[in-house]
This record gives sequence, structure tokens and C-alpha cells, in this order.
Amino acid sequence: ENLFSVRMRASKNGAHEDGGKHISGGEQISTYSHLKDAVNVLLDKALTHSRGNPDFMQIQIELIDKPITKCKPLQVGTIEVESVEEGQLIARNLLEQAGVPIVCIEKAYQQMKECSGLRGAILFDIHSGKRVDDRSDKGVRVSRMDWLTTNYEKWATYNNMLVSQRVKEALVLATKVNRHPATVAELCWSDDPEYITGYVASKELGYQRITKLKTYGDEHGCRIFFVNGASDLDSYINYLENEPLFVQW
Ligand code: PML
Repeated sequence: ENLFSVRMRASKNGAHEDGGKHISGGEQISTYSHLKDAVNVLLDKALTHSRGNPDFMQIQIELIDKPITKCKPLQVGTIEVESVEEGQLIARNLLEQAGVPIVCIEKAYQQMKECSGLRGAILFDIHSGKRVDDRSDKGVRVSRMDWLTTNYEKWATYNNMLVSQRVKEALVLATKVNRHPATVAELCWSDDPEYITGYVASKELGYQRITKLKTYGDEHGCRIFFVNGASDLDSYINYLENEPLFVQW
């Protein structure tokens, strides 16, 4: 059966490329007969975002013309912390455990402002400690991935987790990103001012949620992929943007 990639992006004060502010984005993989539902879910997400009402929205539908890889979600853990400081300290320790050198972690934090307000992620090379993608104001957007809701809900119940579209999407993304051999670790927290839980993910650590990585009201988000051996950066970015992946528990 034909599968389609359905992607949404929404912004305020015009389109992203015209300097608009990123409000929301989302991804679905859908069969032809479910396209209406997929579009609805994404439209709903764009319309009900706490960052405000978008004035630019785009939903794009594209046939996936490659075989889709299937894989299991990363293992999930949740670390409860008392404060943002504690959360951030744990995040740095996890990154180090995953193999990111301390100097590189420090450099990434110094450049953190750069990664806020982007639609996508920034790529950081662990050897040079420098940003290596060339998508300055956009970042790299990981795409063409999904997890069937029914299968995700079973997983959530088994793992004693609340069903959340947000967690599902973040875990799908982290699973895709961290599966690639060049990814050492990922650091992420939301730009949604009402959502303060973030995570560090890597192959060995899995997806480690940290309950406080910023304060309420803060609109600065972060998504950094720490990469190793980025010699073939183009094929790495192509994997993130184009290789279709289905998560199945
Ligand atoms: C986002 O919403 O932009 C990222 C959310 C990351 C954390 C999701 C979770 O609670 O596991």
C-alpha cells in the first residue's frame, strides 16, 4: 500500500523564510485513505499551540517512494529533579557519559542562543566542538517518521506513561536520530513556554527524560545533535530529512 509523508509547519509574522517566528511543526506517515485524519491532527496541532496563533501554515503531502525501515523505540527513563540547575547538571553528565567531550558540551552551551527559535536542530561536531550544519536560521528538520497511535498507546500503558502526542513525537525523532552511527547524543527541550521537561538521548542511554530543563514562561528551546565523524555530512543530513522510518514496539 502507498504511504504518504504529511508535514506541517506554522509560524507567526509570515513564513519562516520571510523571517516569521516558528510556532509549530509536525510529521505523520499516512495511508491514502487516512490522509484526511493525518491533516486534521496536524492542523489541530498548529491551531492550538501555546506559542500563539500562527498566520502562516503549510501542510505538505508527498508519496514515500522508498521502502520504510521499522525499528523499536529507544528505552525510556524519567529522572525527577528539584530544580533547573539540577536538571541541567544531569543533562551535561549524561552527555558526557554518552561520549561527548566536556569542552564540546561547554561550547554547545555557549552557542545555545543560536539554536533557539529554529525550526530544526543544529549539528555539533564532537571533535571540533563546532556547529557543522549550514542551515543557519532553519536548522535541520528530521522528517518522514511516525509511530502508529494504537501501537504507541500499548507501549505507553506497558511503560506506565501518560499518553502524550508530544512524547510520542519526541521519542520517534530521538529514535530515528540516535539510530544513525554518526550520532553520539542528542539534547532537547521544548520552546513551548508551558513545557519544561526535556531529554538527553543516545544509543546506550536510551531516551532519558529530565523533568526540569528550563523555567516556565521561557520560550527558548534547544535541539542539538552531537555527531562524530561528520565527514559525510550530506548523507547524514539526507538520512535525517529523507529516510523513512516507522517505530513499532
Ligand atoms: C517539544 O515539545 O518540542 C519537545 C519535547 C521534549 C520532551 C518530551 C517528553 O516529555 O519526553
